[in-house]
Amino acid sequence: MKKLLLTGFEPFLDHSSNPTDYIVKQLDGKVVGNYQITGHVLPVEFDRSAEKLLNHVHELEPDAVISLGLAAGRNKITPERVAINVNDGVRDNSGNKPIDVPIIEAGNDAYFSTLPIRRMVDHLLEKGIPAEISNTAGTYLCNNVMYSMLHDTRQRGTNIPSGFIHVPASFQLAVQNPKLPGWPLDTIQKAIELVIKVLDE
Ligand code: PCA
Repeated sequence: MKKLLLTGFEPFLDHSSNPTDYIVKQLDGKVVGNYQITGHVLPVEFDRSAEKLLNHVHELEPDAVISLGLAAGRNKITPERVAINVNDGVRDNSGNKPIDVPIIEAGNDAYFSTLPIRRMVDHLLEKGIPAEISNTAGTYLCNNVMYSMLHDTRQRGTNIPSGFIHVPASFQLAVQNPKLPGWPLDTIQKAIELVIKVLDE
């Protein structure tokens, strides 16, 4: 049985919950497709998130890594194509607000996801779940952990599939903020299970 590290994030900004926190806890310890899942929830802090993720990776030595984050306002499951070497964003959960700072000094400008993002999107669409490749993961924590993970695998020469998928807000968040499109949590969870199943196809 292969090992999959699945990460989500804690709540951040004015979001009282994070659907990825729920999904990761639901799937932790489960078997989906060929993978035994280990789930961890990461802090939303520029100084800590990537370090935590990489510690989990080095400890577990997974065969694949999928990181999840909330993209409040998006109405599709969006695997990210690329992560860029920039930290720049609103305050994180520790009050840190970097402006135009490289994630890795003299690191590559960008890394492409090594997940089968096209197959993932096609499979979700076949199953009737709205999905689209996203060409920007932003410059906040989701981009930060995706870049850091891909940089680490490249440095260590471990060519495991790794990347990031943004998910829409939950119904709960949409009720609290009527401008947000919201999805039922079990639909978001099902979508993530479906993309895990296409990892090895
Ligand atoms: N989404 C944020 C950070 C945490 C999360 O779930 C992002 O898109 O960067």
